Amino acid sequence: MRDRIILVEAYEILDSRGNPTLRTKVTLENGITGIASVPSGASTGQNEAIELRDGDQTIFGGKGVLKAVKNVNQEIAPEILGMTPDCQAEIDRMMIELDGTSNKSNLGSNAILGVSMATAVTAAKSHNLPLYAYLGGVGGFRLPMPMMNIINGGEHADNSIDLQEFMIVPIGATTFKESIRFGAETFHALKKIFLKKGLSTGVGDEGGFAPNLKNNEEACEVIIEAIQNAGFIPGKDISIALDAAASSFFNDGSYNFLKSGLGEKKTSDMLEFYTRMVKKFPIVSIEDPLEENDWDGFSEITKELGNKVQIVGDDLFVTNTDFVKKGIHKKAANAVLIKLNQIGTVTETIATIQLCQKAGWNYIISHRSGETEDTFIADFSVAMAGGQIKTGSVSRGERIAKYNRLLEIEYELGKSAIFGS
Ligand code: 2PG
Ligand code: MG
Repeated sequence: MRDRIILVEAYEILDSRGNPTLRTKVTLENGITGIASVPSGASTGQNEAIELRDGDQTIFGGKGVLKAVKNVNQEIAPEILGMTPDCQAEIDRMMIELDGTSNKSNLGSNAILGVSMATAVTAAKSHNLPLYAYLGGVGGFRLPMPMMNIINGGEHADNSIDLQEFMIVPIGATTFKESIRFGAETFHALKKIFLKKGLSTGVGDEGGFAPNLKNNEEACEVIIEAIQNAGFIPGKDISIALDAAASSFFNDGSYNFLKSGLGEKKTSDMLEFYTRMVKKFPIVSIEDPLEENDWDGFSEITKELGNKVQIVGDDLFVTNTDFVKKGIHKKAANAVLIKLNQIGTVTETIATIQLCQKAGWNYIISHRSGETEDTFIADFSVAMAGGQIKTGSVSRGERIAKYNRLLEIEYELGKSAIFGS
């Protein structure tokens, strides 16, 4: 049996914010290798699996990941050697048991996820299949509708915008390739508007512009102008999606629009704010509109707006089946943001997606604000066939890497490719 794992190793690399993260490599006896790099969030949910950081302030400001690297090399590797990479569920379960905690705080979700992803990549290669085909089987041919984050605010940019992400969704595009063109043309039209207004055209963590606009509404207004200037019809060709990441501006029982200076708001003010935004702009999706513990507020907003708009739980669900089950029971949303590193293994992530499928909920495969050039999520989005991906703006290499991989997959699939949800 030449497809046995003979080596599992990790080392420290940098993510797109210049912080350390892990790159993990799995090697088989026949020489085949699979590599994966782990992403990292900024606006993280309280209940996410724990990313292990060294905490030594003299090295990388405490953000080193050498303990996690050591956990891969010395704790996890010996347990996996001799197994075949096809045993994804078994390898993932073994790592969960070895860690022994409910949030992976012992070995670190970054250590575990690196091995989990690299195992899948290696298995695909050993079967001589692209990753999307290995993970998706005969069902892996749906290219996702991209949600492109063209204005960054919140914790992802040093500007005056409270909401974290203003995304465009090219709903009128008929292929993935066309959706990328719609997005890129709008992005360039937006840049021209900012140049004309004398505003900054520097980009934030996810490649979107990060100018000092007056407030959240102005961000939507300029996006509409950019869509039109690029020759598209707002709401028909291109719509808007928001990620408020509301936990990041929730303090002492109220939402504080501190960055724009618009002051404190209660849940009812927030509901009124979103209702107004949805009336005024062609918004199709709102992620984390409220803070992650406000389950009743989420149920209320889903009841009010959920028939017209996708209400997405990110920090609320942290890709964890326990929280998604609670959300389904409470009708707290109608979609889940899927981030592999929130839960920490490929197998658990797929379980969360299967739960969404069973409930008839949408799911969106997502990057993190700290990314690498790794393209795992591009293949994963096709394999999981949910028809939606969120992976940043059409700028910055670590975001473009995912879009380019999806363009490659669409090209490779040819006539069998289908697009969107
Ligand atoms: C989010 C993500 C990705 P972060 O909130 O959805 O856009 O941000 O990785 O910082 O949590
Ligand atoms: Mg989010």
